[in-house]
Amino acid sequence: MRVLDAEFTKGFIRMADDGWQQGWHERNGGNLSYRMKPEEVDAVREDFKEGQWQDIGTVVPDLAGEFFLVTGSGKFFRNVIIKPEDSLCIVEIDEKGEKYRIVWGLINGGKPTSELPSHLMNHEVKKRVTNGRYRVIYHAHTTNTIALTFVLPLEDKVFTRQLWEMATECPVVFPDGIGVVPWMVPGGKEIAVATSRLMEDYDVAIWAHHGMFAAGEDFDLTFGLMHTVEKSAEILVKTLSMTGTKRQTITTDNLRQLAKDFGVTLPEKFL
Ligand code: 2HA
Ligand code: ZN
Repeated sequence: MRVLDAEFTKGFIRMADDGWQQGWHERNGGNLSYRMKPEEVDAVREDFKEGQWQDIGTVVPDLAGEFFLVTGSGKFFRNVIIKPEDSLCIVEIDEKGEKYRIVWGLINGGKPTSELPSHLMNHEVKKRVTNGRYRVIYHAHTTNTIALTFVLPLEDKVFTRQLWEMATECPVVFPDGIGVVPWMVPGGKEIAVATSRLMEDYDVAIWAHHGMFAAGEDFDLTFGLMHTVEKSAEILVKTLSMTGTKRQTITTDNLRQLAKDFGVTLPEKFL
């Protein structure tokens, strides 16, 4: 089978285009990666070529031998839907988790996303803590969430509580809460280590003055998570723009009632 005919590729392209249409991917902003299932690799293997091994820039031993569909460095989400073979690639990880090689895509040259270290380190954590269930890591430049990183203290508790309060579905959609990475230089191992530490506990990590990372089981759930957090941030931005103080809100007691009825566990440290 051709890579472009596979369901996972179609789901990936649709998600990239959804993100573009939300306004989260100006120019070459943002990146997306998907850890392929062994049967998906087998189904499209005939479409593979063999690229040169390159350093990842970090070490991900628990991803040895895995294949990822990822966006290309410097590529525009806007173009993914019209020229996926130019915008995306599949990379294979070597048996030590130190190198990758491109086996499909980027037909006009290029490299996988500049945030490959963060994507792979997040995948490594999520593969371990979810027993292999999570397959998608998504980074986007979500306007309202970024705006909040200029006015709220950069603390997990503050962001979690504020974003839980702005829409009743939020504590149910991201019951574990949200982590915050202070401003750091993007693209390297240091920010990858900081982000992947947060992914031990959370499915969402905010990069101050930059954007957001979300992790999930499939394209729908990961996109839906990013969308829910960003919508909640938009409501908070609107509320703060109208008035500095909320007249009423979802209280700690309300959160406890919600958790009970919806069968989710909210960490005590956020209540
Ligand atoms: O340009 O979003 O963080 C891609 C990015 C870097
Ligand atoms: Zn970015």
